[in-house]
Amino acid sequence: MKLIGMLDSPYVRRVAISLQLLGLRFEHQSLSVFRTFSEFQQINPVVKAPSLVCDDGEVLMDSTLILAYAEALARPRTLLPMGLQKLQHDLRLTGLALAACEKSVQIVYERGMRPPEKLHEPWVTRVTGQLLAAFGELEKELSAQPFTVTSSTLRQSGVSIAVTWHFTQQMLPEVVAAADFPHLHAFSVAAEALPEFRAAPHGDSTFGANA
Ligand SMILES: N[C@@H](CCC(=O)N[C@@H](CS)C(=O)NCC(=O)O)C(=O)O
Repeated sequence: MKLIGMLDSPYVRRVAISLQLLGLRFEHQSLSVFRTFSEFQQINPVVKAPSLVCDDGEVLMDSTLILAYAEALARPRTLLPMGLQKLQHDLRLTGLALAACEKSVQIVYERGMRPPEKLHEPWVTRVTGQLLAAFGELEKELSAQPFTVTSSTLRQSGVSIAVTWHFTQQMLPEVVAAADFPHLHAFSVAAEALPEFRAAPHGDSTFGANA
């Protein structure tokens, strides 16, 4: 199977890291949804990153749906906790991470895609509030119950939180001050040191290119 999209997308990156943690082999093509729009369009007419070209050629999109497929492929290996109560909590954390991710990407697009005179400040203020609320909840969760950061103990919540935090710090450090979220910051530093994170760094590199 082939993962399409750039690793500067937190959605692509959470898939690239999760596939490794699940022990699944994949190729990666680092196509941009902006700079290589037409090439991307030939693989997925909707031009959404990540896209996953399955072994029979069918194309999936949306990181959460791709990960649902990956979980089924990898069984009995899983990044989801066993037991309903633990699963419920993990899904809450992943949901908070994905909300923070969506709000960060919205701010990046608002700044990058609109001419300055068309920026709608009330919208940016609302989205920024939602972003800070999501990270605020995650900071409380991590301070109450820190993660053990190893390749065998990290769950989907941990991958999604770490990837989102790192993305936001790369793109919007002045919006989300690391000093205000010490547990998230320390967790991110530890996660980024894991081999699966290092093999898929935020940016324009291709996973596996130097393997
Ligand atoms: N909910 C989707 C969001 C994916 C997403 O918005 N990806 C961005 C790149 S970070 C994208 O495809 N942007 C191009 C577009 O939406 O036109 C997921 O989890 O995969």
